[in-house]
Amino acid sequence: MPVTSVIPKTNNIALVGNPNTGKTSVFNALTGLRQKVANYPGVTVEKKTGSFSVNSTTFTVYDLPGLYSLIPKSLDDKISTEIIYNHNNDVELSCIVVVVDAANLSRNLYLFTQILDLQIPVVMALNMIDVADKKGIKIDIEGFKKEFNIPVIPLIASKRSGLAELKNTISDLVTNPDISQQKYMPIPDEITKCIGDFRNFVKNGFCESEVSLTARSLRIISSDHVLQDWIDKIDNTKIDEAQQSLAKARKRLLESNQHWSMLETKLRYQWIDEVLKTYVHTSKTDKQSLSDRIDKILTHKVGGLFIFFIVFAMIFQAIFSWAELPMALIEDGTNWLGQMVTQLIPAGALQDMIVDGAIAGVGSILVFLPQILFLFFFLSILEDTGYMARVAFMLDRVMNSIGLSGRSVIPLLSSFACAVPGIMASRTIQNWRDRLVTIMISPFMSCSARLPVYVLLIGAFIPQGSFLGIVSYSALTLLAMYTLGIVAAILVALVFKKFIVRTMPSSSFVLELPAYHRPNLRYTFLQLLERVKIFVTDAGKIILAMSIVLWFMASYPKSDESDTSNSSQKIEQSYAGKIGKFIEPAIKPLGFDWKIGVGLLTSFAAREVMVSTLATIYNVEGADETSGSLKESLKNDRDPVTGELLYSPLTAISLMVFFVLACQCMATVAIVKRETNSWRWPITMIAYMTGLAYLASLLTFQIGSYLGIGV
Ligand SMILES: Nc1nc2c(ncn2[C@@H]2O[C@H](COP(=O)(O)OP(=O)(O)OP(=O)(O)O)[C@@H](O)[C@H]2O)c(=O)[nH]1
Ligand SMILES: [Mg+2]
Repeated sequence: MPVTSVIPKTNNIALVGNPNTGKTSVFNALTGLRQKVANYPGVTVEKKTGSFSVNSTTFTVYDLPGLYSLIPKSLDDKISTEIIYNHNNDVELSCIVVVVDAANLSRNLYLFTQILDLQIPVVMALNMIDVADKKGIKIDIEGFKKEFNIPVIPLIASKRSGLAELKNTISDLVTNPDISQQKYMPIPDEITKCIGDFRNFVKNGFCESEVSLTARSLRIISSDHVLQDWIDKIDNTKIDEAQQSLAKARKRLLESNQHWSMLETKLRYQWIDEVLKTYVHTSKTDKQSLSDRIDKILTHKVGGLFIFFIVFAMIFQAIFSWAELPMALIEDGTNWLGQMVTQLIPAGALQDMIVDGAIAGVGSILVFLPQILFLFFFLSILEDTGYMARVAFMLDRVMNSIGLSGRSVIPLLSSFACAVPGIMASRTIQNWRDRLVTIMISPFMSCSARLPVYVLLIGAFIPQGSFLGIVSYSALTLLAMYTLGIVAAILVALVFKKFIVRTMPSSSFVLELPAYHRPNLRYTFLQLLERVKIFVTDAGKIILAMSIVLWFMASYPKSDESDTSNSSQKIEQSYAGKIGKFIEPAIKPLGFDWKIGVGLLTSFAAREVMVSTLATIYNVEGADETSGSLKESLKNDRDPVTGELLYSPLTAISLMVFFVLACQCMATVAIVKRETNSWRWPITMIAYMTGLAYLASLLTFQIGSYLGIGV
């Protein structure tokens, strides 16, 4: 056995670069992990760690949110700069891999040259070489190496090409770090002289090289915004002196005919322009104009919105029609399992608990897995092709009219999958109030956990058939529920903006439209697999536990054997029945009975638990009948006294409306607490969403009953 080498704690590598340049793709390829990759800026908003080994040396890799410059503007930018500067004294970087988009060199090299000034070993990962090729951009890689005196590795991260070389290069550089030859931005002597004294103030509290000190001093001098940030951090007693010194430096610069404002930017672009002129040649192609023409249509004021609507309607249609077969298979599978267990385990409480509690509860949720996967599949395709970025761009105007910017679009669209990552994505919003409003309305976007509830109720109560023979009534109802969520979000945003959070005008939204990509199906499927894992383990934990607890509460206390009452009256005597009956008066005006009441209570843990709750109740109740599917049980459930059908399509609509609007998700509440750093906002959220849900359901049911619709 070879002696395992001692792993130094310092082998930390950071992946840094502009947004959407492929950092996470590189990270996944290096570490074998599966962090989210998508074709729009601002996908990664947290630092993520992983590791890889070369010759039994292990390297820790940090994937960071993208940023345009070392001047942080939003929360996700700050996370990156904190690591780069080691502000928290926790991660000392041995090497920075700057991931550069070869098809957008000018903008990408800006951050790259800032990183060079830090005097940390740097590798340039020249990614998206395939895209650059298609655009006719030829890069002299040897020339780059010589110009900057650092390793430059051409990459196609999405195809994992160039990865081995990147690994070896990182390993070599970290084992043998020599930055004495590494280039940095040339600052003319006369400017350095003008800055001179001020550097002493900047130096306070930091230990860094002369070069990076000069560069950072220049950055502070060049921008009042950076200056303010810096002043906020320095010792109070030094502020006056520092400001005088700064004023002197600026005055000296003016005297030598250098305007200080934007001076850093000017110097950098001078250098970058020269480098590009020498080493990069672009042959003209008309490829660009095709995607321009597509963009004209997809982001058209009216046409674009229409296409957006059609795309989503088609997705819902597909969710219903394509999922039928796999759903039927899963349903058969759970039924079969239930029968097997019934044969294997002798009749009694244990058998009941496993069959009516665990299998019925978990099975009722698993059935919806295909639909959820289709939803994720389509969202991921839309994200990966670059269409989502177009949607954000197109909706900018719409968002402005409700006082938000296009920046809120991606967080809101992500919330269609799940509000938790959606709320995290709001970190890219610079203006705190905009961010807060976005967080507060994200849970209105119908997430995948609502899908089982919608699909169950639509399946049981919405008539078959289609509108004009194109879109089924089922898909239309689903679309209506999603639309209701969006409308509610808009109204609430307006109210928040008007009355609660008075706001400054939001900063203008500049989004670069990423190049269209063919979606990377390999990643899509890997991400779906991850989804399945999460879903199944969640079902395994929360839903299994809840189902067993509910089975117990619905089965006990057992009524007398000699009791002649039927099983549905027995269940009303159970703990669950008593709780349901207790809250029934409050929800009766919404059209709900005690069974739905119990489901509403449990669904505050997680929405889909509603479905497993109903499944368990019906299984306990119908234990001695041949139990049909949950859908059938709901449809055919009759009042034990009057013998009338218990639920109508109107009940179903009212219940769906409640689920669109109510805040029934612990995970969302927890993430809002974390992202806003106080209990005030999550509590506000629970209160106003639940209130709104109650009110809307009440109106739906009462007006519907009055007009005689769906009763
Ligand atoms: N054609 C091509 N596409 C790539 C390449 N590398 C990454 N991509 C695609 O580029 C998009 C962005 O990739 P990500 O890895 O999410 O980029 P990122 O830098 O982590 O983005 P942020 O987290 O938003 O800063 C995805 O659609 C990738 O599939 C490449 O070398 N060639
Ligand atoms: Mg990323």
